Amino acid sequence: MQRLSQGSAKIMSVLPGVADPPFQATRPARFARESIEQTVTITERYSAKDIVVLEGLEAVRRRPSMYIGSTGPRGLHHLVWEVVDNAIDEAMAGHCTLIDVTLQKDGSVRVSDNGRGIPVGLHTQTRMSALTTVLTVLHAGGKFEKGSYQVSGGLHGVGVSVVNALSERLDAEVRREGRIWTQSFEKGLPMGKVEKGRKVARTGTTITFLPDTEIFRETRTFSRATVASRLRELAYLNRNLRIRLTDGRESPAHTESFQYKGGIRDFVAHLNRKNDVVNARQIVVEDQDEDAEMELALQWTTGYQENVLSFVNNIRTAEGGTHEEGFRRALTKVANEFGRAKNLIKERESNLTGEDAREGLTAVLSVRVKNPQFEGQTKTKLGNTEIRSYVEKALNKALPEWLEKHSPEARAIITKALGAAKAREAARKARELTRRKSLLESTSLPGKLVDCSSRDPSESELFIVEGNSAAGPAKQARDSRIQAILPIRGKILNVERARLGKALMNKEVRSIITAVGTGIGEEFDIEKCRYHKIVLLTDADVDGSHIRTLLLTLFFRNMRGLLETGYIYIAQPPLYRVKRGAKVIYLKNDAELEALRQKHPRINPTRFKGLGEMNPDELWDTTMNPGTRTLLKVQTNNLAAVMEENELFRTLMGDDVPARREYIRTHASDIRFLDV
Ligand code: 0RA
Repeated sequence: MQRLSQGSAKIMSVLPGVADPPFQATRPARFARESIEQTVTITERYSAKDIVVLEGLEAVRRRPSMYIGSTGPRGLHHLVWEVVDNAIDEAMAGHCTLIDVTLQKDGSVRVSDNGRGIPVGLHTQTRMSALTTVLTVLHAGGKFEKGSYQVSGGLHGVGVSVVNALSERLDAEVRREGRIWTQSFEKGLPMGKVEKGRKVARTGTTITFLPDTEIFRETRTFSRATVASRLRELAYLNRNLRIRLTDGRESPAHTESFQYKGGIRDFVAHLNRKNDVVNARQIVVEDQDEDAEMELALQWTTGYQENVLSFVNNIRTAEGGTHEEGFRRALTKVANEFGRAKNLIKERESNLTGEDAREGLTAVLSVRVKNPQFEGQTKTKLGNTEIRSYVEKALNKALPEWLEKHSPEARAIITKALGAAKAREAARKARELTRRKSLLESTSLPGKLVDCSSRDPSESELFIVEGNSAAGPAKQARDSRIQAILPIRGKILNVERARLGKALMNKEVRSIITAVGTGIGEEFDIEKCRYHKIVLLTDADVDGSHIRTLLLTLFFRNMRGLLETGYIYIAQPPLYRVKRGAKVIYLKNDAELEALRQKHPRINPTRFKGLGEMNPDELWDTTMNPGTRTLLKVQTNNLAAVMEENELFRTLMGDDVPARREYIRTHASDIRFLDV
């Protein structure tokens, strides 16, 4: 896709008339009064209508979560996204080909790009250098210059000044007009003027920032996996752009480079790399009109899961929105019209549903929109109604053309959808059968459930326990007022590999769904959840880890709201018991055992082969007692990580059995990856 002019409209709009020729605003200035007084003097008067809310850096430090969501790990990483987004803007405007991100030993992050460089000339309104202005004056979004795709989704697009305000120290280095220009800041305040340095040939910007410990009290440690995942995603979304990540905290430093000639086509190929595919040649559509652009890549796998990733201005729209609606409408319509025209769908057969057409589909939809309206709980749902018809129209034209030209693939895709339709019909019949037996109705709880007496979900806990031998002690140990036990036996059905209808036929799956109470899929209702803590209690071995993954896959695929709301937990039962005189010590894993051995070489540990070997008191003290246990919360609310998890689940659950085995073997006791 051609990258339309983007510029840094959001910044330009608050920096009118700076004495730097290419740097001009097309709209009147909008300033608020309360910028940081030490550095900003507003010299002109502005009419009320021109004023947008520009808060001072102090405001950012007082309420950081308003700008970056939280001061936990997500907020911390947000600082990186913010600076990188600015460099991406330069790339989208066609001025930048390389972005270099380094996680440094001292805890700082360095983001370097070869864009035009932040302007350094005098800014007439603020009477400061434009560089100082960009880094100290807060802008609050709003309507800016036309003709640009500003990144203003959710929490993105709050500005580099926010990063500056929340950094103990920030160093800016700009290459522009043949010179290096530098300026340093502490907690957002300039430590001196912009310094003019030696001569250089190229242009670009380097921002190095050290997050402030006063703000980020929980952690200042960046996760390389999280950063890598987002940078990889950005590289896929911005074809040919080269993004390098260096982890300088390791020696020798670890470097990864992301650059994709095929853009989202490569993205889809990557997502499907472990799957058998229906159409070897992907459907790729590109379109642009005056106010929007879109790119779409489609490839069906022989599996059953739908995996549609959508983006607006490089931001993942996890909650979907109008662009996805336009895509789905067009796909369903075109599949039916093509199928009928080629007599693949017979006259007596009913139409394919959207779900039929999307079974096994992996898709990446990327749109660029000038004034994106983000809605929804997490502000990741596109609201612009004009985009629905734009995408739908473009695809109603492009998809039939592609199908006509690629007949073998087209037939395979429609045949796949017809298979889904048949399975859907069979599943409906099966469901009706089970309904009659009222197995899924919330009024009849599963017989195996040992419920708690409390009816208040906010205090109630459900322990899903693997195997009957473990269920015994758990039932005896529990606090029967608030703790319910649901024993499940052996391996539950792998829902990634089975269609939903078949999964529902599985007794274990059904009893979990009924006990939880929310229903599944489109009927899912978090309000009906009977327990606000659902704790997976499985053995600390390979089988236990496999069952836990199967359960998480079930939740991830069919009851994702449980993960999003944070109701799912993993219990941490011990693996060893060590007696030292009268004292008993429990150890969670081999690492803890090793550590103890270092200190006391002569210990004689007992290894628990399963939960069933623990007596009720032990189980209560180590694993169930809310006062002493440790639970691991499982959530999917990290956008970048959701994508990683999708892949992870595919590795674990997809068709590639050896890869799955290998993964389980090497990660059996390592579940940190789920804790994002
Ligand atoms: C304001 C105006 C222009 C570019 C930028 C800011 C800019 C900001 C950042 C932040 C990181 N890298 C960056 N690169 C550029 C437009 C400059 C022009 O018109 O020449």
